[in-house]
Amino acid sequence: MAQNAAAQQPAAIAAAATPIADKAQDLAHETTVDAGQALTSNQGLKIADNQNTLRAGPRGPALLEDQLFREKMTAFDHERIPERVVHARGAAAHGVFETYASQAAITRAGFLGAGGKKTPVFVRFSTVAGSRGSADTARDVRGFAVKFYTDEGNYDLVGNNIPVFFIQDAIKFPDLIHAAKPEPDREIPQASTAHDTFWDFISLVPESTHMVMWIMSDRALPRSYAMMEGFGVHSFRLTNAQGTSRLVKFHWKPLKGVHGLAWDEAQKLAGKDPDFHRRDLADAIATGDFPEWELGVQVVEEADANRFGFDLLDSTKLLPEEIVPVRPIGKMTLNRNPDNYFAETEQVAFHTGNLVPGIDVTEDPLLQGRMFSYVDTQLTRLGGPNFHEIPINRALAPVHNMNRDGFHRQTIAKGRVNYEPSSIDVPPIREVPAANGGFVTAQVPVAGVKVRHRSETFADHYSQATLFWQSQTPPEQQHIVEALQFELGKLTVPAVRARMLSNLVNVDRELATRVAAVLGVAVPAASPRNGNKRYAPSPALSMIARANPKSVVGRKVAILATDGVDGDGLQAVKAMLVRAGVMVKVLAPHLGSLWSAGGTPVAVDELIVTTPSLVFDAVFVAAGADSVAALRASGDAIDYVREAFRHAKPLGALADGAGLLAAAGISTTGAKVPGVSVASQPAELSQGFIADMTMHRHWDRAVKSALAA
Ligand code: HDE
Repeated sequence: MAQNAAAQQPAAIAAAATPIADKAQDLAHETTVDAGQALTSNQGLKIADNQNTLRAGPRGPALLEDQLFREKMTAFDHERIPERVVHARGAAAHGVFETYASQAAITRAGFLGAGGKKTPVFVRFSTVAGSRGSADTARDVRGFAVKFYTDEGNYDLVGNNIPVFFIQDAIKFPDLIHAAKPEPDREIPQASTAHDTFWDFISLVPESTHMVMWIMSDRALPRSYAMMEGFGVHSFRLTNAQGTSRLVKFHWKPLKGVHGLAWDEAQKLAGKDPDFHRRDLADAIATGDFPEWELGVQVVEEADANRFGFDLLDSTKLLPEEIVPVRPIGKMTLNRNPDNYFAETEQVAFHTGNLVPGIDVTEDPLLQGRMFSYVDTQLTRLGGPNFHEIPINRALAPVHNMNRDGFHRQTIAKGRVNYEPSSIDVPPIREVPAANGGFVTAQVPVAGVKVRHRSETFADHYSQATLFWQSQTPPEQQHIVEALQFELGKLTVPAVRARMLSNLVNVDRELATRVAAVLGVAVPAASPRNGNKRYAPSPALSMIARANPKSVVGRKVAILATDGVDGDGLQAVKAMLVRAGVMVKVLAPHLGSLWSAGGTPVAVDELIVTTPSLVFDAVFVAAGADSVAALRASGDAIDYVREAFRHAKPLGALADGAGLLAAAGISTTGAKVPGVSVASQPAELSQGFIADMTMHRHWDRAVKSALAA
């Protein structure tokens, strides 16, 4: 018998050693389609009555023996698992990563080893502070976690949409999160940093100042997940086949450019469409407008870790792209929506320790703490040590080891040998030397005395906050000022507000003065700065300076109209927009169809009152005397265009459609208002409305106009 088993082993190992290339194919084994099937119990028993519990007579009490009721109710009672302690609210998608050209010179990671090599990915975006049911558009950092199902095992790049972090040492993470989450006495406020405990902590932790500048900017209000950058934040290590290791910073650059919402808009969206970002992601993928990012690297020699005037192990610092350029090495495309939110998006488990040969961690004290926390929290959240077997977490590479048993074990490991070394199974399960693809830790020297002490190279807390502020365009600076006025204006403890101004004045006196202007607080003197490094402004840090004014593909436009519309004109406008890749909806005061001045009725997609301008990128008013007159008399229609104007969105009209804009107080004659255009014929749209849309938002428009919503 033993000999027989031994003879069969090599073939079995050979078969198992072939990785499955496709995660969709892997998951397909786990999916079930219930439609049209017989209703059964968990044991496969066909159920005759799913309407009535078993009871003693039609009006009698329920019977404990009703195993079908008990099974159903027990399953329901246990449907929820603990939400993530941070990053609880998220949305995810499947996709593929394609490497541009071999990166073998810098890393032996197989998935980066050849041009054209494709690797399946699963990506989860998230907010950090809010709970699972909170709104997508809260002012917050966004998580940007990518799981690469590589041939050499799963590699997780668990990043954020902001390249720096609040704290330098993981031991402060629980304090930071306690301070940011709702206050513990009344659990208020939900998904908001505008409260005393958050700013109390921040004001006492100056190393957080740089990150605070980012979360007060429009980076914290992305227009779409597809329009955010992503960052690995820490320095990681790449090691090539020769064993040479270098430091690397990872960047995701969205091909749709980087765009944000207006703060007023984000707050209103939280009520009108709290699912704004997850809907946008799912809709874009469903319609074939696939979100895409380039993965870029900044690679630095190990010896240069301190060459740039800050420490590359300090996650409150970034490496300006103007100093070390970001080199694109591949492209990620998200092309498939998950089939089941819970099974995939909720159960996915990322971990900074999911590494592949050629990619490794550094001594960054923030990253070191993360190496512990992820699996630790997942043990509770996913109910035991076997969550790597949950389909979404399962590697496509073969998995063979001596880990056994535990709650919810799925794999049935055959044989007597669950240890190593062993001589009973021939050939035995074996280690793999580095030369054959085994993982070895980067060989970097470390030495030191055990201390609880922060390196002096981490001491400069303000220079890069100043760099960020000085790299912003005037409208972006204005948004930061308004965000700080809003957040600090909400505080009830005056000392916290005053302490924050002491921090801000160390960043930039003009910033502090502008924030203080509405807070009724004197601007204090700056304190002596540690480090005092001066950077040249970095245009790469500005969303506007780096906007991508080329394409309008995937943008959403509302066309306002009602009965009496110029139907031919509207159809021509719609056709032009659709040709440009825009998603168009006709909105009217009633559903059904509109009678048209030209004869052909126009179908209505949505009601003006149910689908606010907030969910569109731009608004257009159709022509037609009766339609325009009715819209001019409608408060809903006037508010609609005013709100879009306030949020700096492009506004357009065909011919007499301009009358609605005028009724809303928006000038369409005389000097051109940025982003407002009237076409006398549909053909003029490409030079007017569509050209205005490439800018996405016209922040240079006076935001605080007489039209403030
Ligand atoms: Fe996380 N973080 N984190 N984090 N993090 C988690 O893991 C943690 C940090 C990030 O979509 C948790 O499974 C510590 C930085 C993302 O499932 C937890 C520290 C960055 C996600 C955890 C940090 C991140 C998490 C909660 C300080 C950007 C969501 C649930 C040392 C580079 C992943 C979970 C998803 C989630 C710990 C700081 C990114 C508790 C201790 C910096 C994108 O383990």
